[in-house]
Amino acid sequence: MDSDRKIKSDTGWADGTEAKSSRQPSCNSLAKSCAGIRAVIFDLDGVICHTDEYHYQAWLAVARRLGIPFDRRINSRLRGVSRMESLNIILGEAGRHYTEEEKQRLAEEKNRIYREMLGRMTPEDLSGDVKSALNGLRLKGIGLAVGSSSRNTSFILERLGLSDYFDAVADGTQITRSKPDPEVFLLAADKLGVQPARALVVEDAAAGIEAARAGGFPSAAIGEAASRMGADYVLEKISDVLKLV
Ligand code: B16
Ligand code: MG
Repeated sequence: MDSDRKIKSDTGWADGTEAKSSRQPSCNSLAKSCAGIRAVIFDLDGVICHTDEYHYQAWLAVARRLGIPFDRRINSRLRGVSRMESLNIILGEAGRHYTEEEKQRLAEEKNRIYREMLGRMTPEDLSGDVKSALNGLRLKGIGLAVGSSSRNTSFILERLGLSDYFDAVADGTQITRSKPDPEVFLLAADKLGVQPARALVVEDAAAGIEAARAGGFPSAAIGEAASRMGADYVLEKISDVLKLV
């Protein structure tokens, strides 16, 4: 792991100063893990970038065409789970059976719409807060990884100008079991060369927090439902992670 690596200047990143937070996440419940964290494994969609909204818009387009009810409440169940499992959840609201062939075509249709949106992303889509978090962690010598269920991970990282940034990337193309199975995080930890107990997982999905717990990772949740996910920490913003390491 090359923890001394410097952030590339052509990304126009912030100077690594820690962002101020109105709330100090408590380390009490995990004092040992807090002290020993050597790496952070970030979920991608909904954590590093707002592609969770693109997933929603793309599924909404497919569901509308099919006349299947779909809203943000149903969408929240798709966070962190694979494309085909997501489709199965959506089709659970349909009044008919879909063949495997039909499902394959629908998944491809959704992915085409989704990738069109991804294609319009630029490094400008990376928030200042995420840049501060990554930059600050790098300066502290913390290993950085992505652990995502998405098979579009490398395309998204490329669009954001982050292709060569992380020390390790584990994604949907490299695993057989999606979150809440811990496989993707265990693979990321293995690539980083750290024990799960030493790697903090940052997630926006209940399935992701469950996966972290199943793999023996400390976890931090962010997003609307963060306080209900049973994570070890709740973050108001990504850069709050700097207070945990
Ligand atoms: P794709 P994450 C997950 O990414 C998304 O949360 C989930 O909504 C999506 O179904 C899954 O990736 C598969 O994505 O269709 O791009 O392969 O949150 O684990 O980074
Ligand atoms: Mg996510």
